[in-house]
Amino acid sequence: MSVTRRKLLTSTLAAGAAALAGRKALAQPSIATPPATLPPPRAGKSARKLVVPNGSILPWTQKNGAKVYHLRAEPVKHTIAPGLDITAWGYNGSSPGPVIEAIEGDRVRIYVTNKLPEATSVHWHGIFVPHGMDGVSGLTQAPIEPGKTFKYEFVFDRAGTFMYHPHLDEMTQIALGMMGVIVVHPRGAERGRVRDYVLMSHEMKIPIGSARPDPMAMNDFNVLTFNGKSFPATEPLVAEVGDLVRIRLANLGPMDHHPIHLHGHAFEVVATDGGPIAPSARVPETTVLVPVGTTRTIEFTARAPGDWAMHCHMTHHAMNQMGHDTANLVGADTRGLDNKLGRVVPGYMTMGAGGMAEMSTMQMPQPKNSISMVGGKGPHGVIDMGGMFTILKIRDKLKGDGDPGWYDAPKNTTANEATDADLARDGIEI
Ligand SMILES: [Cu+2]
Repeated sequence: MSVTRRKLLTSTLAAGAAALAGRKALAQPSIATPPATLPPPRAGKSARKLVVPNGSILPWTQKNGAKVYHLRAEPVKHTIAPGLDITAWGYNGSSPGPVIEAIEGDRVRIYVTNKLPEATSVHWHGIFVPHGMDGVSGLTQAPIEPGKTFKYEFVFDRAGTFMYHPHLDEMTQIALGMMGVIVVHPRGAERGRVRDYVLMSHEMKIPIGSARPDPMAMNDFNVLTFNGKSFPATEPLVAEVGDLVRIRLANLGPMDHHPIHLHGHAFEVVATDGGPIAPSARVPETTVLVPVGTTRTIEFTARAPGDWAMHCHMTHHAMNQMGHDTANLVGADTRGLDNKLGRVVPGYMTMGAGGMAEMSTMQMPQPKNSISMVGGKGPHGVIDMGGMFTILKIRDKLKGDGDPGWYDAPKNTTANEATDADLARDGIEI
């Protein structure tokens, strides 16, 4: 089925390209450079403290009774993790685009300038807007042609976590990274200390050595990200014991739903992009499925100091690209093969017969433009996870909001090798 569809797509695209070639060459857009890791200074002042790890918040100005924002849809140079630089499409120099932050009841005017080589539009996912502001090209508005600027004006009439994305050539534009989160806070201050985080999931297929995500991909995604970064490039989330932690999970990947799992805590899903969930309907969870095209906001009280992993529980989504397209050799006796190949390739050794973990510690030449196979460095050796993986760092007391470093666990509370005395005492035979 999929092969047929792909063939059809390929031939249709080829026909389209031929027709275009007869007309005119595509304009080559300029490519924006990514913003610094820290959010840029904001013209407006936030009523709350929203944190976007590895990301930023879109600045605004207050003009004639409205908050005014300006999105630029454009190609961007983006680094997924050290070693993997890609050419994505995004907004204002980043992919995902900056978070649009506002307060319930705000009237907003959002200007969208198209600096892409094709038309686009912006849909405000989950926001109740007048029909003509809904951003579906051809259905509710004309396309925004390259070089043009459109104006959207509406009121954020309810609080919540929403998203924005193109509604024209979605398959290409979303696959290349065009998406962002919208956070609308309720009016009034919150009680207690709240750590309010945004994490947007995405997946791309980027053939090894290439810099362009493949918009035709329907499976075998090899680059999995939170806020555009794969571990070890994901910035940690931090909190103090007793803080209310809110994490706004959003998924605008092309195909896959992500079961996001948190260690050391149970949380409740308090809202979706459809609205808040009544307290009586909330259940304790340690994993929440975030389907494509939705947001899930979770809340919990930071319970215990430590470095707690948070990741997609699909094993291929919490690793970097090393595991794809390799033969399954687990359990195979490869000594004969090693001997034979060693004669022509000195030092040759087949990998994977004892599992894949060895790949994370091996010193091997890294293919051009790819994430290192060495994983992340941890306090107890290599963390061989990657992709959609980050760390929640909880401490009794934090000095500032930056990364507090690795957790120093109290003596004798870390798993380690059992002693002979342990084994004898508990009657364990090995
Ligand atoms: Cu996943």
